[in-house]
Amino acid sequence: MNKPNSSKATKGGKAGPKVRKKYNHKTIEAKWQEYWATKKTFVASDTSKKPKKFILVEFPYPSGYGLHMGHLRPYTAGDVYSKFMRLKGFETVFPMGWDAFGLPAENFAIKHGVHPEVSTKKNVANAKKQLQSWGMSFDWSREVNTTDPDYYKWTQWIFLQLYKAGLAYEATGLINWCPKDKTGLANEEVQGGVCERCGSAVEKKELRQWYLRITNYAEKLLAGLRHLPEWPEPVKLQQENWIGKSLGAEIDFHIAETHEKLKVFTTRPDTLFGVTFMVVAPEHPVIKSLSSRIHNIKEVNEYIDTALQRTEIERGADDKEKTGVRLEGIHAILPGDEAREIPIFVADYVLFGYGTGAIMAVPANDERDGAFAKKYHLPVIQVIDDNGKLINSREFNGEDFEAAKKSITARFGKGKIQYKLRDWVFSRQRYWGEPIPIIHCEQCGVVPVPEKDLPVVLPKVKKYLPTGTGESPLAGIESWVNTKCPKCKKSAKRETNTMPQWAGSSWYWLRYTDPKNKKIFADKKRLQRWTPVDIYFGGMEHTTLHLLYSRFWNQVLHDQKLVPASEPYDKRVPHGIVLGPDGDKMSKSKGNVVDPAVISKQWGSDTMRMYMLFLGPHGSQVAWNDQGIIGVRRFLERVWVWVNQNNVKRPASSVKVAHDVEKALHKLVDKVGKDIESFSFNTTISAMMQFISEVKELPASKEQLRRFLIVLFPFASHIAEELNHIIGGKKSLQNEQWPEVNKRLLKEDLVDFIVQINGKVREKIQLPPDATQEQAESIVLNLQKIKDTLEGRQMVRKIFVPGRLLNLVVKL
Ligand code: ANZ
Ligand code: ZN
Repeated sequence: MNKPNSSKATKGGKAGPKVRKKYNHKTIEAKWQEYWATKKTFVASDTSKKPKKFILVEFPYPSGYGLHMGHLRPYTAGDVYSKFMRLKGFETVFPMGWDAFGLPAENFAIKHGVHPEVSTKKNVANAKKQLQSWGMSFDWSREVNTTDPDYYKWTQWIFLQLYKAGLAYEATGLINWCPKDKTGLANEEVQGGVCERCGSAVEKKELRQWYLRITNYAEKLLAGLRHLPEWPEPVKLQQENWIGKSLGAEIDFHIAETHEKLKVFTTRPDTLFGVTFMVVAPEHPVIKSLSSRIHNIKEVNEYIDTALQRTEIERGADDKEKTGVRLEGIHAILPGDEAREIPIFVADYVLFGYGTGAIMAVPANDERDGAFAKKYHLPVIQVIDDNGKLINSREFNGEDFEAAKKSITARFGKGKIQYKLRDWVFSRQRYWGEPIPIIHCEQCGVVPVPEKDLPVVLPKVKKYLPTGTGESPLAGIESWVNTKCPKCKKSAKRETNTMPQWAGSSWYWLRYTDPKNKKIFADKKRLQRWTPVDIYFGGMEHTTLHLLYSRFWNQVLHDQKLVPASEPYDKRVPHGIVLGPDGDKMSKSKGNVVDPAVISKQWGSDTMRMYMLFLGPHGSQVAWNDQGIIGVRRFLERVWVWVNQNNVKRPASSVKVAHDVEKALHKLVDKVGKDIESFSFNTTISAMMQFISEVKELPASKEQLRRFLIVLFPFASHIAEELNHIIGGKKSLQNEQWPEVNKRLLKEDLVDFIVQINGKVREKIQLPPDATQEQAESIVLNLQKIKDTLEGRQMVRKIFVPGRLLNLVVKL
């Protein structure tokens, strides 16, 4: 066996005569991408008898800037997992598509002065090329595009099912409005008071809107989380908090002067006798209805005007200085104590969108009420003692506070379950979205478009800029707006609002199971075969948006017996974001964006993929740093040389060494298999690197090489295929099986290790064959017999022969 000159060899395999070809990622990668596409290697069978896996990654917005590192990370993870599952014998579907409606696509089109349809087509083609160049095993036969009328026909159809079930309704309401994007937004799209898309401060605007009654599903959405043991706790907790269930009571107070009711929601009915004032939200109708009785109505109205300019987030912040104005001239009466007159304030820390928009304030027990009372010098009454028993509460004195919650509710109010979740504002005043399939008729009112008339195709127009008036650009297209009422056949008008960008993604995984079906969004049998999704790789940022919305749609469709699974995704695997080399979030303005196209061109996609996974644990955020990528590239070059040099007929004398490779190989197969299943991708790469440094000078049989290449395949698929081809492989590695692990070979065996003093054998111990001198010494120098012999002598030298002996040379 020729000992490879590894240092030379890694520079491109010029070392021995056997490594004829240099590792050239460009030709290899193009060749195998073409091979996989023409052989349909990754197309999943709908009819195979094998058990299934449905592996999903979030489909991208095809932005004009192309896909970025933030896509590469989860897609590579999903790809490795899918390839592994195929090797493990599962019929695995790993589909991909385009979430191409919505603001990002439209804003890009506006900025560059091209029609969104044109730019979307171009961007999709470009992104698809990118994905193919990354060696992804997507099943392109199932590709979907949310802007394709054959696709959004079904998005509209599902909307109609929601409508028919009473889950879609029209109402005029004060909604979030983004002044820059010139459209209404859902609560979920407002984060920290700003638009989730563009970062503008969100305003309030009174608009006619379509809403989806997601609140009807609040309980189901919560309950469903309990049946998702494979979801990470932080993700479940975030959804749970967003749904925000509170158990409490509604209690009616009365205005002393008019006997009008003022209803509050409280989670602490037991503190009723501690109420020393009430607060209503600035939007509360009681202010208008009692305005003639409020002496300081001018001051009140001025306060309301400024309060309404603040966002809900600002208003609700705990640390904010409390402000408010007393409604002079009116009071409330405390239920249970007619004699107590309670002042009423308007203050912006009470939100109109929650509970009843009015509260009973208990400064002794509620922090915000306490701060407010302090500022406005209002009394504080203790009603719960240190033992949790009621005091100052008339006939309830002495009751335990938990029990008093029930008894006080029973006497003065009624139990109430309150959710923070609001109905989903489902219309946008933008062009680039699915038209809402509704017709407005003067006689018949709101009429759904008959299913046979779907899709309602988005008209091709020249002007698609948002109007900013609260009307969609579609409203200006008379030829499209004017239509016939499906019921009475008289002239009527189309709904001109479009759906939000979250519509198409609320059911896309279902369509992957049956993307070409013309009769239904997906055939039952196909859904039965593939759903639920086994693993969904995606970002934390979608937890209370896409991940919540799509669970909602799935539950509705399940209740209508249209989909078999009650929950869409068995397991959710979030990833950490990819930061720029400087540790900051990658952004154009900071100039720290690393473009995958540049990296893959220079280093090859195999290297790029492996390096991405190697950067750190899948769940943690990682900083991309070009400096480390050379290490991965060298690893692949070593693989190239090792396999090429072993591509020979093996003489019998190499059997013993081949056994060492065999052991290392079993260890590797075992480790990588376990690590992929636990999404510990970075450690799989380390294990492979360690394997190669262990075996790179050892001969291996073709059969061993083949097994190693199977292990490498999910990660660096192109080079693995090429090397397999070089050693005589006739089919794609994807059609192989994951190698068996022989447990017996996993045990590290120990070797006899001799301890000498001045060349004389003194002791025999057992050590792992690769123990270092340091490890050997730490054991040897602590042996009693050795210690005794060395006592008082001066050590001159230590001679260490790895795996064999340690000779201690001392002065006699
Ligand atoms: C009296 C009280 C005493 C309260 C006490 C709390 C503690 P969660 O858990 O979020 O549901 N509240 C009710 N409606 C509100 C609104 N629209 N804007 C601001 N605050 C509102 O909180 C419910 C509690 O928040 C309610 O119970 C009410 O204050 C307040 F020691 O009533 B509580
Ligand atoms: Zn009509």
